[in-house]
Amino acid sequence: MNGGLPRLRVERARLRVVELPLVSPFTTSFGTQTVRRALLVEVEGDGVAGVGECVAGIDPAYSSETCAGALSTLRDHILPSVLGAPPADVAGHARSWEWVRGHHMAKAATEMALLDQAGHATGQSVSQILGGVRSRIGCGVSIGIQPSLAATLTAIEGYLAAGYQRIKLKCKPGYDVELAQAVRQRFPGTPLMLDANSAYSLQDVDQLRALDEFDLTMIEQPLAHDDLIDHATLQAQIETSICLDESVESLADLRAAIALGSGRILNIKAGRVGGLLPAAQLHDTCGEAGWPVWCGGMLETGIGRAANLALASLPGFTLPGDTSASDRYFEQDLLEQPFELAADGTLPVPTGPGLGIQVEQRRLDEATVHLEELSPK
Ligand code: OSB
Ligand code: MG
Repeated sequence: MNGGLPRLRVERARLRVVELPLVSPFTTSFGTQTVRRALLVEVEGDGVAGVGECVAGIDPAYSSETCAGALSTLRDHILPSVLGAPPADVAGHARSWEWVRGHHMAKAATEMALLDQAGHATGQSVSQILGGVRSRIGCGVSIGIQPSLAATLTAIEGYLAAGYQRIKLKCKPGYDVELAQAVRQRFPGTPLMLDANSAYSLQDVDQLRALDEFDLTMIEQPLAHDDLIDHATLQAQIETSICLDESVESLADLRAAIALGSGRILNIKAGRVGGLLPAAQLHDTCGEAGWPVWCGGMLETGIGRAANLALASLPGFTLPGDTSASDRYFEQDLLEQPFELAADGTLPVPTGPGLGIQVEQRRLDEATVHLEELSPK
């Protein structure tokens, strides 16, 4: 981590809710999404602006946070801690909201905006600030539960043709072994994994062990969203590596997961763990434990996507992430230049100051469904 971030003020903030239709419905074991509603945090102070994206969903299904809940927590608790406060660096501002329990996605959005602001003040990219070492990120794609097996195979074919380096399929009980078998048969050498979003219990161990046959690179979050003990029991009974997502919301969770052997791989999402700086800490701890990591996704707009690419430029992100190109999600992203996949299945890490992106103002205004201005009390 770069030590020298400037001390800046936050004199004004804006909370903006945008809605972007998804190019196709996204179905997981917890539900179907057809539109991405995202909450943006815009800050301004000392003549420099920054923007961050909150990844909370419309419903509290992936985690307990929601877009509406984050809006009120940001308005009433998190942003008042920094608005009008003495100049501070990003970590200093983050300490001022440490008293707020939970609400990691709301905190992460504010921290992202402050890192963007700091980067604009110094000319550094967020990747540089975090200590990134990579200029391009290997990308996988996360494919939702499809209406049929045939539709799944067709979707995979398209993404592989575009260059994606690995396929992740959402699964659930009854949509798992046959799925893996059919996909493996058709695409024998493709790096393949499943994500259950907590749809199983230890009673399903036979079903989960049956997946060992299909050479999966991992199975993501098979068991309960808040469990570490059962994941450890399961990991001891299956060969496929478990990757944790929902169960690790903090460094304390990660330490427990490593000590217990609850898995072998971590999906890191800055929103889930309270920011990019905490995410970088989790990355370091995984490195010490020998756990490879990859950058997860939350169907972000180009703003959050830029932050994900910066995070994924850290050295321990050795596996392709869910950092897919803009057109995998949206007809029109919010950026002047959407993220486009190169033929080798990579996306570039932005190199400009801060997040290194340019938001297209007209598109942003079109997508905005709610806007509020905040100033110091
Ligand atoms: O579990 O990783 C997940 C999307 C929304 C909520 C949870 C998850 C996901 C994805 C999509 O898998 C990742 C992406 O492409 O952004
Ligand atoms: Mg997941």
